[in-house]
Amino acid sequence: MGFFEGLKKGLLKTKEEISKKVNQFLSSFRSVDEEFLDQLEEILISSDVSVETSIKIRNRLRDVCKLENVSEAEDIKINLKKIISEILYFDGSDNHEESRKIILMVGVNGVGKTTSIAKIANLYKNNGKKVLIAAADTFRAAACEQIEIWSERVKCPIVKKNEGADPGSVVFEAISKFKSENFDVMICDTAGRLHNKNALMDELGKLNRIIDKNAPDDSKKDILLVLDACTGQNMVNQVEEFSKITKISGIVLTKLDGTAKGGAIISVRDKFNNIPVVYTCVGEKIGDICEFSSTEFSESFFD
Ligand SMILES: Nc1nc2c(ncn2[C@@H]2O[C@H](COP(=O)(O)OP(=O)(O)O)[C@@H](O)[C@H]2O)c(=O)[nH]1
Ligand SMILES: [Mg+2]
Repeated sequence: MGFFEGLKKGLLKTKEEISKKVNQFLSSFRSVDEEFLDQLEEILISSDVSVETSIKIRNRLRDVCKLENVSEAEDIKINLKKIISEILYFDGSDNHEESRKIILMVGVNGVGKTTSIAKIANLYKNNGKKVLIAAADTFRAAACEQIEIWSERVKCPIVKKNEGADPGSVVFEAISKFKSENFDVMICDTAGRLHNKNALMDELGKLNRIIDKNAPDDSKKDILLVLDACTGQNMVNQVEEFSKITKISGIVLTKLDGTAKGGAIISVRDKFNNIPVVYTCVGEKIGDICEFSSTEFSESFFD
């Protein structure tokens, strides 16, 4: 699915929330005064953009309208899109097709880690890459079965062990296979690590060390934090908590199709401007994923 097409579908609810309000509001536009800016700020806040970020957007819009003498509703919309897109934009997102990769998927329970692994594996496969899955969520038997079913569907080999097995040993074994059979990409599932559970967090540290120690020199490690868009502003806390434990290279934003709170990602990017959104997911099917684009995301907010 193309990014735009997917997003239009996925952002429908968020869009209805922001876009409808903004468009209604702009239709009665007279001038960029304090009252207008206050109303805009309110709309953003009510769409799950944080107060801090809403104020930033408000102030930037005020400045640019003053500077460029903006007086038409349509031009205000263009500038608003631009401001949001600038917040979402990440400079230096790597050319991820380049090197071999070991991807560790982390995030709290139920956010969509396992499903996203299947989707990402499928994307790489479609690009001709040889993909290996490591079922390092050994916490529940159901988790192993779920990832196994996905691995069959996307036709990717999997390294798995029984329920309760040491996740570190799964990752260790998978890296050996990754090296000896020359895979391009390895994606590791992990158990839902609630940030208040020290034991699970320790485990994540251990998996990191195993990868760092054993991964081949020509490979790159990526740690993707999966966030459920339905949790709105709580995404900010999750990034905060996980950042304390491990470096995060990027965000996978899931379940955009099920929420009107997609606007919260603007605050996440505003607060953590060194962590890009890499993928967005808009459904439960294998193809319901798209690579993130800041301009298209902000466009689809309003159109
Ligand atoms: N609507 C929707 N559901 C999703 C999406 N991603 C995952 N899910 C569903 O969310 C539930 C939890 O997903 P799962 O991958 O098991 O989460 P995990 O616990 O983080 O591994 C499952 O029922 C998935 O089908 C998405 O983008 N949209
Ligand atoms: Mg899972």
